[in-house]
Amino acid sequence: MSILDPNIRSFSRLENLIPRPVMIKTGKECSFLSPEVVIDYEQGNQSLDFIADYLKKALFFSFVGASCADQKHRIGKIKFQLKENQSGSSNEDYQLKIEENQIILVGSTDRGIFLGVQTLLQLVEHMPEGSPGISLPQCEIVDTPRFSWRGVMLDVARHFFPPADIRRVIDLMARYKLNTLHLHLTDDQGWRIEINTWPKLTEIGGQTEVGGGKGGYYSQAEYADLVLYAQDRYITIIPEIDMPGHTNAALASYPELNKTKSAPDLYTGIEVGFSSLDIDNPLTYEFVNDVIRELASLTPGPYIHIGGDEAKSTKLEDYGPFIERIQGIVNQHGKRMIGWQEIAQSRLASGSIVQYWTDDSKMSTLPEGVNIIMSPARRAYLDMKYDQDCQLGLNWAGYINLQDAYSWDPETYLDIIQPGNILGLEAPLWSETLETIADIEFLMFPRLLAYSEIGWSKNAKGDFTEFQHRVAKQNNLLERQQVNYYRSKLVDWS
Ligand code: TNX
Repeated sequence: MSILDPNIRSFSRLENLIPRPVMIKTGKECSFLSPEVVIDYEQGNQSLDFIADYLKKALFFSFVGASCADQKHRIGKIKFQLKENQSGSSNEDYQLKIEENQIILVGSTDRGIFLGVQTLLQLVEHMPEGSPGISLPQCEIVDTPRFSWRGVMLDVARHFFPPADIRRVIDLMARYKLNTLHLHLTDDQGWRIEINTWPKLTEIGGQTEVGGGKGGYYSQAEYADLVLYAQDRYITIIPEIDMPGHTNAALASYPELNKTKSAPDLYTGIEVGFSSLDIDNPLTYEFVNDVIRELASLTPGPYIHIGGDEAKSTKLEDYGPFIERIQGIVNQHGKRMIGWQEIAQSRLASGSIVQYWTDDSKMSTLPEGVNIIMSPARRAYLDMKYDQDCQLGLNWAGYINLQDAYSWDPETYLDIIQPGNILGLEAPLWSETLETIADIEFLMFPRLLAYSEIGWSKNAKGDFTEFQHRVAKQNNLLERQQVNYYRSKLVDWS
């Protein structure tokens, strides 16, 4: 067989999937997707309507210029089937069968079908551009995730990114089976979400960013659209309003929220830890209550993130009671509170979630019912530079090359925590040094592939050399999507 034989190329594509599926049974031959392929499913299911349409559009993109020469091994039908999961392990399970003349995709829920579609699209998009026809390896894939929380955080406060950029991030996340997007909506340098009862937050506090640029904010209508866009891609948006620190933009917008009753200047630098809400002022809690109420009404998902990090200008004796009071407000509006690791110093209610980030402060054991998301800065911070030559990013937690990003385990990173308390991982991208979507993509890719695999794959081998080869094979997909990825020297992209 020649190296150009479609059989060889399509079977190696199965090996190169990221994240690696739990089980792959390879068949003997490959089939060709007909440009007239029909998607078949039980009519009247709106979620499946959306997924079918999504798949058709993505395939159409790949079909441009392709033909189907092989009449025998011709796939004319893709069947979606919902089938209750016997083991009941996850609502994200799927099975993908590529047969001689059809593809069958089974999910216990529509979410599973969507995830299976991502696997199928990866197989298609791994093909070099201009290939004659879309060959697919006959196979059976059975897959289920390791963690239910597989996230990315984007800081839209230090620099503002318009809705189109957020949609782009959502689309790329979906391809790698990530399912939560945490938006860091407020910080010292900017307030990015319109709040009807406190309009100056965006009129004043939304008008700048790090470096003095013009900033910006999401209107509630724009934000609601983003939430829907993400929901259609099975991604939950987690909104964060950071407090009691990281609040200069709010304090600059409303003098009455300040202890001195005069507003500080807007801030465009990158220091942290200098601002605090006034813990003793009743107006502070009216303000927080209004913000959380409006945000909760924009949030179909169960969580609101209240930050709580680096509150260096809040007295320690005030910090705990403040967080507990805010937790009550979040719960009152029907949501569960998430906060950065520091909130573990306060009395947390069952259902609240702690996001681990720094190795500098010790984490104590957590109360019953409080779970953890792992975002250790040394491993999971997408804003750390890859190496000393990297122009973008910071390096306070060290350099994180692709190997550092891949070679750790959220369940064993902290020995004090019961593995069962770990919901999964989230990779934060802070934006002090980022101005454009190209900058975002550069720091995200290829490291996001490592986080995708750690978060999803029960079957990851943890072997970096093997992972390196698979990442190299993602170049077709990344180029097809025109991703501005970092050509890591650890990967042979040729
Ligand atoms: C720490 S991580 C911060 C952010 C910075 C980031 C830069 C965390 C909870 N706080 O305020 O943007 O480092 O890497």
